[in-house]
Amino acid sequence: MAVGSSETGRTKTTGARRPFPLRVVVVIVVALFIASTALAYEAGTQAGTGPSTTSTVSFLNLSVIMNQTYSAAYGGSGFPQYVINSTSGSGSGTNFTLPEGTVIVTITDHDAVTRYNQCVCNVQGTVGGTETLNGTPISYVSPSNVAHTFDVPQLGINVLAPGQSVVSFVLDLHQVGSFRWECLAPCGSGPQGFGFPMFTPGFMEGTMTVT
Ligand SMILES: [Cu+2]
Repeated sequence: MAVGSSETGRTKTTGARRPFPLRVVVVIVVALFIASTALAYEAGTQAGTGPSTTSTVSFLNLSVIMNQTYSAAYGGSGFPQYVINSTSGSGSGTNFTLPEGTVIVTITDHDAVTRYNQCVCNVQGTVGGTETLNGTPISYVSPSNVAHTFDVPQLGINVLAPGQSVVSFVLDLHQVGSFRWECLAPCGSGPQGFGFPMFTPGFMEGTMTVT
């Protein structure tokens, strides 16, 4: 008797099946859309691409070394010089070429701090307006703690490299062209520090080409 009752009940339920209410379908579709959008955004954020419209991620590793070759002529202990350690783009001297998209830049600064009284010490033009200093995100460096800078005036990029430090930052390059980059901290010779190697291509100045 019990089995018979159960079967009767099941048959009744099946017979009473109705189409899914339209309202429920709409709610499910909207929920799925929101979920997929959120997942896509999260994936983009984790990849460091942010709002970039391209998916290319490149890297550029620079160092500031003390060039002993130039020390004898000036009677000093060497002049600071930017050099390319490695890059997923191409480059020689202080000129490099990178594809449009996201670029992760690292600067290893072996030099000591300089006097930079006119310092524009806010990080500008990087993704998030920050750089990391020895792994810690910052958006400002004290004028008394700057050894060199990495500036691309045309693109509004201003990054500070403190003495004996490793800084890293992310650029979202979406403008094709050739741009002069330079160090603005008075790291050169002369009483004000604006002599060689300041404003010298191959030392404190170069060209960044975006393709
Ligand atoms: Cu410099």
